[in-house]
Amino acid sequence: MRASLRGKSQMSPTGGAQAEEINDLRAGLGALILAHNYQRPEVQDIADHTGDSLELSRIAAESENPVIVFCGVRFMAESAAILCPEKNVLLPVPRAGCSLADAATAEQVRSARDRWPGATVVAYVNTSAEVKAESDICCTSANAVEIVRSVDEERPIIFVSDRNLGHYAASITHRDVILWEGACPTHEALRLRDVLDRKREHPGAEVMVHPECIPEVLEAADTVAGTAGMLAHAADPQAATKFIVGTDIGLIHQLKKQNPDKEFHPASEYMVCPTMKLTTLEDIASSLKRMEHVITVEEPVLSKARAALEAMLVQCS
Ligand code: CIZ
Repeated sequence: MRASLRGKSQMSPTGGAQAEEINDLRAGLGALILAHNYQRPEVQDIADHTGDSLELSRIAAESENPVIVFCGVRFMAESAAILCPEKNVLLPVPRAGCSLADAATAEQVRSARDRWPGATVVAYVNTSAEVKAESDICCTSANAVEIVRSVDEERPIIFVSDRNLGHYAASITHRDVILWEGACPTHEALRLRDVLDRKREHPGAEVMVHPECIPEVLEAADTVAGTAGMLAHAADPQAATKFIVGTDIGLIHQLKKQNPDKEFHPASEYMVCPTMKLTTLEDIASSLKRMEHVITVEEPVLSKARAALEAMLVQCS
């Protein structure tokens, strides 16, 4: 059944009848469709808003819509559910997880606190609600440096759960950061050799890479930024007109759409997060029809995780 539905989506890459069905369902339910920058192009195109997880959660919280369809991975839908528990937050594909979020459990964070008493726990948004609930403050790839800089200088920082992002924030702020043994396989797979090969193929192109990449790759880049930062930078009329992009290739669709006169080349064709690509138009239509899969976060995790997310929002408002 699913295989044949996926076939239909491939025959109709711009949406077609499926898009019409989604539009009718969305209007009937007053639903808002949000798509992360790493989603499939046709999913980005049907969304009301695209963005990084923080932007999308903020939009969800500020919207009047009673139903939010979050096209992304579980931790993102959880963040939206934490920030707006009164809404129905739907994750079209419930098995869309994140290996980085799986790299830390609440129990492990509690053990780390026992090992380094007095440390501040900074949790990357790519963590479960339970891990956020054990943390003092959250951060995203867009604000990790600002958040690390903002916390008490006298205390070491346990940075959960991406060691490359933690290393990057420590190298900029010179703060005492204890790194977690976790990394995003999609970003970690990018090697310096890939970047150098692309530079040779596209002379004069500016290299933008995500801070989840390895330090060697970050050192070779002209710009280090999360997806929101890359989009903002590429749109700057003063910036280059040709870019090599070191993040999930889903972002290339949005970069080209927003900057039709500029060139964007993936640093590696292999930078494809498999779980970010699970969601199809069929899944979105099914999610709206069945009101599935509702993501909820129960107390006391909800209030504690919300406090960590709000601490970040206050710091970066
Ligand atoms: O915060 C996000 O959305 C993630 C995981 C990456 C990014 O840079 O957008």
